[in-house]
Amino acid sequence: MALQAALSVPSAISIHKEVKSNVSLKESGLFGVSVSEPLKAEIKCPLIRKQEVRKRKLLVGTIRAQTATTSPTLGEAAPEAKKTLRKGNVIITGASSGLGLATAKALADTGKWHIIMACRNFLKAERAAKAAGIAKENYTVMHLDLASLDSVRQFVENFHRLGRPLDVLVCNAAVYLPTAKEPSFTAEGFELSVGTNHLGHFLLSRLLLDDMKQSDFTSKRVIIVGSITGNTNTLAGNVPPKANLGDLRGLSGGLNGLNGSPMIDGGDFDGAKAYKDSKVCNMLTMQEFHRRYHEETGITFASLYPGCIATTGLFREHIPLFRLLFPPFQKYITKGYVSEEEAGERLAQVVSDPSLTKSGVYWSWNKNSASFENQLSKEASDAEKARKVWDISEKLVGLA
Ligand code: LMG
Ligand code: NDP
Ligand code: PMR
Repeated sequence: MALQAALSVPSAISIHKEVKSNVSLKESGLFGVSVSEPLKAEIKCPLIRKQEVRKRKLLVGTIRAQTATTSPTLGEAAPEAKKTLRKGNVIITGASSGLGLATAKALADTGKWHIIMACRNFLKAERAAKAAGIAKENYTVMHLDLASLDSVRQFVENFHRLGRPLDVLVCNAAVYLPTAKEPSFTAEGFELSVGTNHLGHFLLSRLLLDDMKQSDFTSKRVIIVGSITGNTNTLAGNVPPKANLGDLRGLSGGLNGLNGSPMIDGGDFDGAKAYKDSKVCNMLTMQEFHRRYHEETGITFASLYPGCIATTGLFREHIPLFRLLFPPFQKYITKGYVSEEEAGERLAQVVSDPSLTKSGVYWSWNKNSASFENQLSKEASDAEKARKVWDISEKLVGLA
């Protein structure tokens, strides 16, 4: 009965205390199936690469022509008119599926946004945009593999060549490897979940900050997708393994498992924990951005938990039984379930709603889909830890 009562706590509402649990089911064989790594094969396919390059050239040409007709160039109109006339330009990472795609669709449908879909699989993204019915003039697909810092730098260069201002950046892409027995690594040798979800986005947002500063848009924002599962002040955040960055010794050691550990806290590899740790880093990073840059730049820095979108590709590495039971479990038992479409509307709100300009906050939604400013866990709001994560990450990605 007590468990049932606990399970029906609305997903987005925090239990405002740290719940202690000594139960660890990490050794449970239920999800212990090892899987191959389809992502790497996708990235390396030379045919796709060639087509990507060709399509990119085509698209860049098309979009440039369109820019001339749909949006006034900087310095063309009077400052006030300019602000209201042109479309907003938003980069969304991982817009080829799930939440990112649904957000791209929601924004494109307003007719007020041009979406740069920053994706590792160019063809998949093109097909997804078409299948979702996103009008051609409202998006540009650009290649970005967050698991390679070279690719991140290349993406930023390519973005500059487009000649578009940058108004909003949405860091949405992520990988989740809950069944992996051994760690896999990014091109630079960082554990893949933290390397992709945190370090890739850290470098991307740092490199694009100057572009955002230069934009004349009315409300400039950097948004990162956090999660309830990284917040240990919630029931969901207490399902083992729990997020915990410890004293950051693994992160300091470079997360490569050679001269230390692939985990941020220096412990043994655990894919589910690495994901949750990466989400804590995401939420800490936005707060640190806020402290360092909000006043000076006026940019809004925020994170969010859009609800449990139990049907997305995020769970592709989980065992089939989990993928079968997880959506009904979330729909009927925890009631934390949200459809991809609804979640996309929520993130689109954080991108463009004039009432959601507050910086340094973590947004969630209640049952009626009304947004509210939620409280992060003790660790995910620890300013000292945020600063340390920032400083170490800077070194790892070559910015310091
Ligand atoms: C770790 O396991 C893995 O080790 C790791 O590799 C990674 O996958 C990680 O976060 C991802 O998970 C953690 C997880 C695995 O452990 C726990 O969640 C701890 C709690 C387990 C408690 C089991 C006792 C269940 C008691 C049942 C009470 C039911 C009350 C509801 C009443 C319903 C009435 C209809 O372990 C699990 O997730 C095991 C899940 C066990 C089933 C949960 C019971 C729900 C019953 C309803 C069925 C509907 C669908 C269930 C779907 C479960 C998917 C999460
Ligand atoms: P999906 O798997 O559907 O989307 C993730 C996206 O990230 C995909 O487009 C994927 O590309 C992309 N991606 C993965 N690795 C890379 C990489 N190396 N470079 C570039 N892009 C990459 O999952 P969701 O839509 O669920 O996840 C979106 C965000 O929402 C994530 O940040 C996740 O943590 C967060 N979130 C999700 C929740 C949920 O319940 N689903 C709950 C809370 C937060 P590709 O299509 O090529 O695989
Ligand atoms: Mg969780 C209020 C309850 C709630 C919510 C909102 C979520 C969200 N989960 C809740 C409860 C529970 N989950 C309970 C009681 C259990 C034990 C049966 C449970 C289990 C569970 C597993 C095994 N849940 C999971 C997993 C995953 O593998 C997912 C995960 O941790 O990904 C990191 C997950 C999730 N639960 C959520 C959400 C939003 C997720 C996944 C997505 C994410 O955080 O990005």
